[in-house]
Amino acid sequence: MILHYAQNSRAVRVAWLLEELGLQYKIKKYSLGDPDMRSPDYLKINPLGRVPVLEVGDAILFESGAIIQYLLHKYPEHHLIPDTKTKNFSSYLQWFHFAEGMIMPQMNIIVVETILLAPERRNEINVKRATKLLSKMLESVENHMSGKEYLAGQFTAADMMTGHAVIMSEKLGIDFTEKPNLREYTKRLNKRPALQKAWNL
Ligand SMILES: N[C@@H](CCC(=O)N[C@@H](CS)C(=O)NCC(=O)O)C(=O)O
Repeated sequence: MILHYAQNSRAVRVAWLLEELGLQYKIKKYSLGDPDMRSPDYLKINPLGRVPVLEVGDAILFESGAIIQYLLHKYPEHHLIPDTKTKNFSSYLQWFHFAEGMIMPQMNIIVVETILLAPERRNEINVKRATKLLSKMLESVENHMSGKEYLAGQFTAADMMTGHAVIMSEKLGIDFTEKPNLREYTKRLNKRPALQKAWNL
């Protein structure tokens, strides 16, 4: 199994899961913006030239949530999905998908407009709008996390998706002053040895 990975990217989610499950894997490292991710060989495994990519035998996946679901089904010895008969299962699905559905689109705009684009092409209005929306998305996680340790009862793969997106927002400098539940939540997640390893491969 080969994980194509870059630090501070969504590939950390996959590395985190692989570490939590104690699975053996090989890693190919890139930095974001690396020309290797635009090479013809790389575009064969991910036509978008992005990370993560996971190669397992003849299966190639290049969407972080799909990779996580794939691994959870392929290696089912874990407690990372709540029992489908419990209320936690609906929370699990809600927060598993909230990361890519609602949080990351705003974060993408902020990263493009403040880091990737040349200064003369940046648009402050886009940044303001995305920052406001991102804060709103995070507020719903903040409210949900009141009195909770994790998003769906016990620690689950939803924490690897939305938890990771929350940590990335904090790293990006989004104001967490009024988000005490999220401040505690990110500290709690960052204490996990598997995540510490995944950030620093
Ligand atoms: N929805 C995809 C997004 C993948 C994505 O945009 N990855 C970013 C890093 S977090 C990337 O590789 N960016 C490099 C680039 O766009 O050149 C996923 O969750 O896997």
